[in-house]
Amino acid sequence: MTTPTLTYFDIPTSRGEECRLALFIAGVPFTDERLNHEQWATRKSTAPFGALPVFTMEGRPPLAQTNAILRMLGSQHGLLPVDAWESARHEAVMCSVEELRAKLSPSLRIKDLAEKRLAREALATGFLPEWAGQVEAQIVGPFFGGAAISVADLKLFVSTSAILKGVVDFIPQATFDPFPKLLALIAAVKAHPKVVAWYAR
Ligand SMILES: N[C@@H](CCC(=O)N[C@@H](CS)C(=O)NCC(=O)O)C(=O)O
Repeated sequence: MTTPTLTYFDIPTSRGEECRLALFIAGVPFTDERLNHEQWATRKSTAPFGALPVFTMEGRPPLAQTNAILRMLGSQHGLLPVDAWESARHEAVMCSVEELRAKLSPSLRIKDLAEKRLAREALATGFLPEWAGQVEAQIVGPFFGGAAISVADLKLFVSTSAILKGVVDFIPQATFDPFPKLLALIAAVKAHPKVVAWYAR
């Protein structure tokens, strides 16, 4: 059996990184294929939904959609609870992260700075604290489902990282400060030995 391949862009944030982290924590050797935009242009039409990440395993057609990849890796490698209901609860928070991205992404494309500021400030005082409060209420602690790290934790960690680093213009670094369980979850992911090892490579 040849090594599986995770194809994405060379970006340490966003969806591909969630899958790379899951594979690394699971101890699955994989080809970490990182495309530049020219390479992607020639491959886009072959991706199942015309987007990345795509996970490729010998003997199977390519698998797309981040949450589907994470769900498969999570259930195969102990990064999701075995109990179906608890597993679905984890998947629900992963879906909510995609909703978060859907709210944030349009502001990336706004060219006018004043307009961008307005859109981002509205998110910082409206959607973002509302979303974080909803997530906070569902965290068992330290991880989403309790003592064991899961793909849902990886997704929460990656998706909040830019805001927590203070690198998203007009969204304050302190946006998630009122949510101690969310911050503790992110700190626990960051301190996980495999996550430390991934970023030390
Ligand atoms: N729903 C998809 C969204 C995938 C997606 O939008 N991927 C972006 C990168 S994060 C992409 O491939 N952009 C390039 C393109 O659409 O051509 C998922 O969760 O995987």
